[in-house]
Amino acid sequence: MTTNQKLKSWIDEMVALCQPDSVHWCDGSEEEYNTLAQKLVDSGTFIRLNEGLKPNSYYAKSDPSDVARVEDRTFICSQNKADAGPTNNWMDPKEMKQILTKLFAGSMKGRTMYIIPFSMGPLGSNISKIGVEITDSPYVVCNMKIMTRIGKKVLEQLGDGEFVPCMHSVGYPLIDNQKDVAWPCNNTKYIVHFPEEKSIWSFGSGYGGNALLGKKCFALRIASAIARDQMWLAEHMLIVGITNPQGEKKYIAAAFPSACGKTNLAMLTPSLPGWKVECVGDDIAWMKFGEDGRLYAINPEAGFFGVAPGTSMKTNANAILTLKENSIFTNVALKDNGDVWWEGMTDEKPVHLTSWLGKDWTPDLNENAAHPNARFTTPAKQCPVMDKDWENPAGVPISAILFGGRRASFVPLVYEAFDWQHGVFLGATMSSETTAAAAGKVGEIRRDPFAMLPFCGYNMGDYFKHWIETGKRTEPYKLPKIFYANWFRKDENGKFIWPGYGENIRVLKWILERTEGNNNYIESPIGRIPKTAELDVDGMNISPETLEELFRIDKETGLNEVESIREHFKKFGEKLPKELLDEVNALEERLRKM
Ligand code: TSX
Ligand code: MN
Repeated sequence: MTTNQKLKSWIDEMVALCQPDSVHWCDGSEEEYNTLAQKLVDSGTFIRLNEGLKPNSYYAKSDPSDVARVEDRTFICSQNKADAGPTNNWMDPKEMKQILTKLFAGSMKGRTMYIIPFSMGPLGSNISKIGVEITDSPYVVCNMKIMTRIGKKVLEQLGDGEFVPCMHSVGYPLIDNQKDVAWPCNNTKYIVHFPEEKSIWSFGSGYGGNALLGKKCFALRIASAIARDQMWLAEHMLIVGITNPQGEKKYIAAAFPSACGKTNLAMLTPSLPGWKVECVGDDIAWMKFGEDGRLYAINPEAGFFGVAPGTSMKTNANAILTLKENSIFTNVALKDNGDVWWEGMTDEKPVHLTSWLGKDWTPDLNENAAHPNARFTTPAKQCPVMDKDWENPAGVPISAILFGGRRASFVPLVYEAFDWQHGVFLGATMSSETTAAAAGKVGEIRRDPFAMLPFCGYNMGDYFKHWIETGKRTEPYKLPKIFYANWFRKDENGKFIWPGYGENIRVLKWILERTEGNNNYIESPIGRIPKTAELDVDGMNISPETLEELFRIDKETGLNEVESIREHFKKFGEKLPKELLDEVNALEERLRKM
């Protein structure tokens, strides 16, 4: 299988611990995928969808208790608690290893252990990294096959090199010929990261971010810690290429909290004639400076694991076209014709469905047919607007970084940071209002710095520092400009005043013009905003009053915002970089002078 000594001895150790019936090394072939998918159909985990409507695609319903990431069960186990920081759960690594060893002992009895060598990023790119996931879930293998590059070719690339060990079990051993269930999982769940050892252990969940360990666990939590040590960036960002009518192309990377439509932006159909938006990635960006001093980004993933509800031909036609075949749908609703459906897919609801809970559903029930966090797993290469360089091992050069959030008031449609340090301040203070899709009160403002709050694998104060330090790199380094956008501003009647979606190209156009150094801005207390007439609203039905409202900055609200930011910053104590305190003070001063 492999000559990699570290890999061999780790597998031996894990086989002895978990006691599976058999061990299967994944080769990553289509035949293997089909065999595992059939096995999942036989065990009731998968339902094969209508071959004429959704070729080679499957439907899975999870256990109702296993539908999302479990943040309260997610741990960063560094030697020192301070290195996990105030925003992560922490436990002593030795203590945690004891707990995990007990849980994993015999956890794979009656099951097959799958060994999945996977590459995050194009094989052979010097930005890419290799992991090996051990799992007892064939559902995980099928999803990993779509989301990453897996199998024989990865083992060959690995050779005797370094890999991140990713240990996963659903925690449902089959003892004494016990019958299996369609979605095995365990009420006890642990999603554990050892950033110093660079390893991951996940127990008890079969779902998405808890179980597909290459994504949030490796590509964000572990990679962010590696990136800090090696002076690069592992970020929760989409990457898009934007081409203007003159054929000039630039790339931007963008971070948004959940429920802001990141995947929609990553596959945008622009409303402006002659403009083109192409997708490199919708979730994660690994960025390193190249020899020319520019920042280059790769998408470490090979697929999209997207939220299905709300995705339609109107909101994201390219996503709908991507998942027409070879896809997995989890916790959506099943149509009587063997196709899938979810809330927001069509204006008209089907007359009858089988809900994600497996129950008969009719529109009059007034309940969701699909779970709000229902997902599609689909190959990126099927997306009609994939960028020609999306798998370029060198990455794509980033000209601008965009942050954003969902705010009904105060935050303008778009503004530019005065400089890198101010841009880091914008990232560190990112905020969004909660929607019905999330737990808790609707409309509450939450801070989600860099959209990394649940994904930073070390102390977030040190993470801010890392971003500040990145900006201190001088010649030959060329830093991207930093921007902040808010598509969600509302009027006094609670109506959205910006149409969003394809019209967002107008904002992206202004951003790209700024990267050329155009004098198309005016200074406001919070940053540079478009000069009136410099935001292209040609052919749009938008009044001058609305345009003014989109960029109106209210002094009193701003001063309240300053207080809210000071409150937010207190959490980081001594670890808060002084530069960010300088920024909040400067912001207050600018607002007071208004
Ligand atoms: O994804 C969104 N984007 C970004 C698109 C590239 N959404 C959906 C968010 C939930 C995931 C948006 N919703 C956007 C947006 O720009 N804007 C809005 C708010 C909005 C909703 C409906 C309308 C307008 C704005 N409808 C009409 O104007 C008719
Ligand atoms: Mn994400």
